[in-house]
Amino acid sequence: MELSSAVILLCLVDATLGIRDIKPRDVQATSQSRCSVTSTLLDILKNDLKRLEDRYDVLQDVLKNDIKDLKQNNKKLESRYDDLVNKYAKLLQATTTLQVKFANFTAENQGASGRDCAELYKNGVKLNGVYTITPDNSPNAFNVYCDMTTDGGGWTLFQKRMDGSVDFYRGWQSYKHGFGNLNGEHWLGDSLKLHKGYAFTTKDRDNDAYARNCAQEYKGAWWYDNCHHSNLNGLYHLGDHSSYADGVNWKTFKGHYHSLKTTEMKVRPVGFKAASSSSG
Ligand SMILES: [Ca+2]
Repeated sequence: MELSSAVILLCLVDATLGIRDIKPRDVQATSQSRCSVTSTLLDILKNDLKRLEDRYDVLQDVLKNDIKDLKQNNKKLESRYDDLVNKYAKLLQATTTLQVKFANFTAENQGASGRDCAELYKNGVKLNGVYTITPDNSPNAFNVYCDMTTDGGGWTLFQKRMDGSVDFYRGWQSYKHGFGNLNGEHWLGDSLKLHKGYAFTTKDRDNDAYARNCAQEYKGAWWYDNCHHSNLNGLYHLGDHSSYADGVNWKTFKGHYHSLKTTEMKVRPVGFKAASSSSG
């Protein structure tokens, strides 16, 4: 409606301007023809505008849809990314497990047996894990956890505390044969002779120099003397405790009222590091 009003107004102005130069009888005809040209032009412009408006509407719809699609795709990508991160973590874990299995398999197939973890290490076993060893004085092969990374590796673990999941307040036979899980908390059987000088005492076998039984007194099993400066098989108090010296204690490190969270006891031959580094 506004456009047609504009056309009428233009025609009137055109007619008025034409009056001076043109004789009266020609006025109407001339202004009519000029007006019809102008209105044709305006019709074309109007059509163009309409087409542009339509095109604009279409583009706007396309754009709206595109934005919607992008938002949806973004969500999909985010969830796909999370999936991939989870899968990667699982893959990493599986790879580690596989590496350990492979190491064991290779060690077994190469006949890379050993008397201990140090010998296995020298025979090419470089990954932490549970391996089978056959010590010189042992009639049977048995499994041990080998630490192949700490300070040059080659360590045979015989004690580990880490989460309090295993009861260490046990009798002689338990300590003689070993207990726990080799991949977690455990005591390796027949490690009782490892400490030179002191005999091992359990709650049911008193070999200490104390009037009573140190194992019973301090709820552990150890190479007690009169009784102890360390009690790594004591109760898993995890941190400070009020009871005296019955936790996983190491006197010169944290005292007799603090129970350690993690302990590992391990052995390897004297001179192992120097020997393994000189042989490459
Ligand atoms: Ca005693």
